[in-house]
Amino acid sequence: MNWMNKRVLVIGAGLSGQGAVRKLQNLGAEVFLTDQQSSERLAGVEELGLDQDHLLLGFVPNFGEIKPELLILSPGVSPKLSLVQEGISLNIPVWSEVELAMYDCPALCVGVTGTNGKTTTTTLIGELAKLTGRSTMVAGNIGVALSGQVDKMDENSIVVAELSSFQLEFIHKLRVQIGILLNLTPDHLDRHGTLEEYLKVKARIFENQTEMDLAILNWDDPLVRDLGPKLRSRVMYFSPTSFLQDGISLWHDQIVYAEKAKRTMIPIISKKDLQLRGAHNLENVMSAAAAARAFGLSWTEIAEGLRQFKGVEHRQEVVGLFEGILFINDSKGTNTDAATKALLAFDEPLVLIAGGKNKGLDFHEFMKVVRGKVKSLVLLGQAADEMEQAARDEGVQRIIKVNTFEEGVETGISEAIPGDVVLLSPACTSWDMFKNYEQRGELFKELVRRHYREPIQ
Ligand code: UMA
Repeated sequence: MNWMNKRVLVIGAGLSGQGAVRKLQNLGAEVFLTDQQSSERLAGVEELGLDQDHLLLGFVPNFGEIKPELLILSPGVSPKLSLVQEGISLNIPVWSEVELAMYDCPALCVGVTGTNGKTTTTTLIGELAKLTGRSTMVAGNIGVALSGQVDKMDENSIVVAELSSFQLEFIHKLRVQIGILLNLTPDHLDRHGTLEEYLKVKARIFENQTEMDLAILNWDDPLVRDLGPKLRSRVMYFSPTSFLQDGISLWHDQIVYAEKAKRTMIPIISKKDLQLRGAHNLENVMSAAAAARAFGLSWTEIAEGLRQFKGVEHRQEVVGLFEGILFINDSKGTNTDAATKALLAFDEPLVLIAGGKNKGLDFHEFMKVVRGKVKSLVLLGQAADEMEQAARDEGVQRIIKVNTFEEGVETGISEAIPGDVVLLSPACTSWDMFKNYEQRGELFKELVRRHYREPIQ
């Protein structure tokens, strides 16, 4: 494509839009950027160097005046937006920002999608990719736009891209040599309408794969499993619950790779040697192992990488083992679903520190899980009273309410004995006490380390 002076309209001036503008400017295109918000609310746009004819903020621009030849959509922009509809009706090509980002990227691309676990899997694959010694980039839905980043990559590089359904909606040629679909449960149905449509969009990650490429699919998820025979690419299944004769799966407590034709079964790593806990994390680990094997690591190297991986910061992150007590920071567990997953990940007796600002959720179902798993429940923040009531209704035995976060951590520590796990998984946002969940998680780690007198980095 000849980009020189091509008139391109970028919709949405967040991370993706700004990345797209930078890439288009480098390609020599004439770029227009629009956003429904005005410039005061959009950090970073001023630095793009667009003049007032090209920076169209706070109003719907006139198509006839811009005469765009291509539209680039930020993921958060719905296809129902009038500008997008107008473009489609005029047969103007509409691309997702990720399509533009990967347009001329020579690197090997690993794409990760699914409803849950994308960020952990993408991060883990990024860590494994570094073990190859090749230059590696992790970007996409993980919080760093692909555009503007991948330009530094060459044929020998590996790009690991977390891809959301929003980002896959308007791809055309984007090809991932290794694609993963982790799982599928209803999500974002306000945008996609039905589960079938959501699946269709997610499955587009495999659309441009060739026979040389690899699709990694979850055997345990029927919707995902059924895609296998329909794909052009090679398929590798994984199963976190049962043994597969072909693929990566569980054999007793070992994660193994088996190949029926060769009558082989290779043990990769024992479940207990992983720092990532919980059944859901097995999906992430197995799919990442399959990807890493495909980009050339040996099983031994993969096992070492898996063993080292502590998880994503603030998401069931291991803080450390202090005097026999394991401390876990799950500050990102800002709703009851996420906190439930964290609870179910541990077999040890648990001391749970929870509370903060409620997102409007009811805590009764959550407290049923707490009753079965938690020996002491420490509650804090605005939601403490509401959570206490739900806990009492559901028969949770030991509930301790505290006034400050510091007091909550000290109480958690004093409730635990060697062999226990102290888990911060608030099931609430942090906004009543902190700027964000990161700040809450940092303070938790700092207080635990200070208590045990470990120097704070
Ligand atoms: N906007 C309009 N018109 C619209 C809709 C949005 O002008 O009709 C403007 C907004 O005013 C805003 C801008 O578009 O200024 C925001 O665009 P965006 O929502 O696409 O956000 P980005 O900053 O570009 O971030 C996006 C992803 N956001 C979404 O998909 C909603 C980020 O994923 C991603 O990390 C980032 O690109 C870099 O690739 C976040 C996310 O919440 C983490 N993802 C969803 C999820 O994980 O569930 C899909």
